[in-house]
Amino acid sequence: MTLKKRTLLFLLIVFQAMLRTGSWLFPSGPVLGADTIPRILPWPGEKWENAVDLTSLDPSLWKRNLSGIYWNSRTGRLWLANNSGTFTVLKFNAGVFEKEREYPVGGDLEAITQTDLEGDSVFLLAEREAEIREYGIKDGQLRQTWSLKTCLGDLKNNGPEGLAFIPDEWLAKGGFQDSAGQVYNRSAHGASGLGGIMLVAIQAVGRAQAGDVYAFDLKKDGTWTAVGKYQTARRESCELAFDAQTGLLYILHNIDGNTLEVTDLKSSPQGADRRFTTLREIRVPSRSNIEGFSLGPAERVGASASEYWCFFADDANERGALRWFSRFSESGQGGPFPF
Ligand SMILES: [Ca+2]
Ligand SMILES: [Ca+2]
Repeated sequence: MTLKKRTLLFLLIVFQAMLRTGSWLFPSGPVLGADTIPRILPWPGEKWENAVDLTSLDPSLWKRNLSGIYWNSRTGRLWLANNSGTFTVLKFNAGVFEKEREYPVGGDLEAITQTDLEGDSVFLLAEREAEIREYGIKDGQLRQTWSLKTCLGDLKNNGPEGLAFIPDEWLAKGGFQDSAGQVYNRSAHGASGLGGIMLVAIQAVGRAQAGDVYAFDLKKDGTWTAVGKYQTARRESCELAFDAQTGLLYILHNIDGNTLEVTDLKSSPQGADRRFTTLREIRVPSRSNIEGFSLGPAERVGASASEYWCFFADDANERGALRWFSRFSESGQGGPFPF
C-alpha cells in the first residue's frame, strides 16, 4: 500500500469515527468544572430525523415558541407549553398521539409539570412574569400563582425556563441539601405544601446566576420559602425533567450546541452557593433552539420496564417543533429495547 493510499485510508477511518461519535457534527464546547465531566456522551437514541415528528398535530400554534414538555406515562398524556400563551395536552391512544385540548391562558409559558400523576392540575412556569401557576385540567381555570420575582429578580425574557417537581420521597432518597448544607428531605409545609419542592432553571445568560437552578418549597396559599440555589455544568439552562423511576434530574442546556446534564440531586458547596453533582453530559441530537425535554417509561402494551421514551421541543421549529424518541437508552435507564 502506498503512502498516499495509507493516508487516504487513515483519513477515511478518522472520518467514519467522527461521524459515528457525532464529534464532526457537534464539536464539544468548553465545559465548566471539566474535572468532573470527562466528556460529553454521544446521543443514546435514534437520530433526530428518525424520531417521530409530531409537529403536524398543531403546526400553526407550534410554528414557533414550543418550549416546555412533560410526559405523564401514568395517564398517557403529553403536556406542552408554548410561550405564545397556550398550553396543550396530547393523548396517547392506540399507538399514536392525538391532540386532546388547548388551554389559551396567556403568558410567557416556558415549562410545564405535574405534582400528582393522577391529579387534576398542571403547573406552568411563566418566564417574563417570573411566576409558577397552577391550572385545573378539567375546568382550565387558574387556581394559584406563586410570584418568584422577589427571589429571581426581573430577568424578563432571559429568565426562568425549566420546571420540575421533586417529591418528598426522592428528596430523602437523593440526600437533597439546602443552601446551608442541611438535609432537606421533605417539604417544610406539611399538609399546606405540595409534598415536595419545585426546581426552577433559569437562563440569565451573561449574569452571575447564569444557568442556575433554584429550589422553592411552595405553599398552597401562594407563598413559598426559598430552599437553595444550585450551579450547574453550564451557563444557561432551559428545561428540567425529573425521572421518578430513577431519581435522576435532567438539565437541558441550550448553549454550546445543546447538552443534557444528568444529576442525582446531590450537591456540594460552591462559593456562597451549591453545585449539583454532574454524573454525565449527553449531546442533544440537534443544534437548533431546543428548549423542551421530557422522558419516562414507555406507554405501550407489552413495554418492558427499561423501555424509555423522550421528547424534545424546538422553539425555532427548524426541523420539527416536537420530536418523539422511543429508543432512549441513557445509561440510567437500562435497555436494550425489544424493538
Ligand atoms: Ca423551556
Ligand atoms: Ca420567553
